Amino acid sequence: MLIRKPADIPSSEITPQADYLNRRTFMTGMAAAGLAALGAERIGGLLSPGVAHAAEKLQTVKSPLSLTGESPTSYQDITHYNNFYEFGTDKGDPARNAGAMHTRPWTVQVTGMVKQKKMLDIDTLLKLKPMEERVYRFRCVEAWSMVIPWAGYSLSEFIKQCDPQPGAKYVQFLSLANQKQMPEINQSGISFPYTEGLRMDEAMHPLTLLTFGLYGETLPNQDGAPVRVIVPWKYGFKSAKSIVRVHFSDKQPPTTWNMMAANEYGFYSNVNPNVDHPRWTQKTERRIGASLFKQRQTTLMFNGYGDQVASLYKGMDLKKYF
Ligand SMILES: Nc1nc2c(c(=O)[nH]1)N[C@H]1C(S)=C(S)[C@@H](COP(=O)(O)O)O[C@H]1N2
Ligand SMILES: [Mo]
Repeated sequence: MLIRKPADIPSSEITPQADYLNRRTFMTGMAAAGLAALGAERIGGLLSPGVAHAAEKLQTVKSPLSLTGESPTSYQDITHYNNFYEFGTDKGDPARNAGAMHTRPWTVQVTGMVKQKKMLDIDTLLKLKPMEERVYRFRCVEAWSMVIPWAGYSLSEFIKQCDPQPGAKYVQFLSLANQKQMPEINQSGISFPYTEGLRMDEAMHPLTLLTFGLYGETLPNQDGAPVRVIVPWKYGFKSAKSIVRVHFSDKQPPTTWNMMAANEYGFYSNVNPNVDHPRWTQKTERRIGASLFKQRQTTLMFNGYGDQVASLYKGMDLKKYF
């Protein structure tokens, strides 16, 4: 068994998003600490004590929107190679630390441009629509990828329930930011709560999945329990985890990685092999867990979902709106 020293690890295996943070935290540690302190005020210490929630089986129907012909990544890899910076920046940190997150009770607040503000309970959301199994390609901006059998239903079903005002053009998602349950929140250098957003037509697209599970069970905490969004034609960071609030607006919302480094992470972040990240190529990806011959794969435009989604971006310069 060969044990590799850090110097032997190819740069393609060092997580570029964390890389950015390490440099930045080093340079602006004091500023980041200040930011985190500010954020802490907004973090709910007021929440009643909750519990982590044991995995439950989900009844799913197979979706025609599933990929065919690519084998799903193993459950072990999907649940032990994660990005969830609230629990640390190493890929193994979320599996180690996310057990501390309380996913019951859990409510999702609906705010902004809606007819009426709402609080939706997770157990209501689980039953809102029949749960589908959707096998999707998943592509992180760091150039690794997986194939994941998610369980959920189209986000559009949830949005209909929210009854947004006609003027609402964007949807913003906000993740849980609880200092007690997420001890790394002050260390990881980005500002919390983690937030992401979509244009309304992207959010309403049938492929956009409100996600409650994987491999036929409720999501493990490290994958964003109890509810997250999955947007399969965009880089993984668009898919916010452990969502506590959905906000409708007529303005493009601020998003975590874009605020962090606007030249590296755009608002759209559609998977695009023709637009490289400033620090690495996006032409290929490393398929996690694949056999040696299949590990290096060509990245597909819109992650292979172009037939379904290209029309959303007709006439847009995708180099400018990356
Ligand atoms: N709240 C929150 N959501 C998040 C992240 C995060 O750090 N915090 N990381 C994003 C990134 S960069 C990726 S690649 C995916 C990873 O999802 P997975 O661990 O289930 O594969 O979650 C996204 N959603
Ligand atoms: Mo990512």
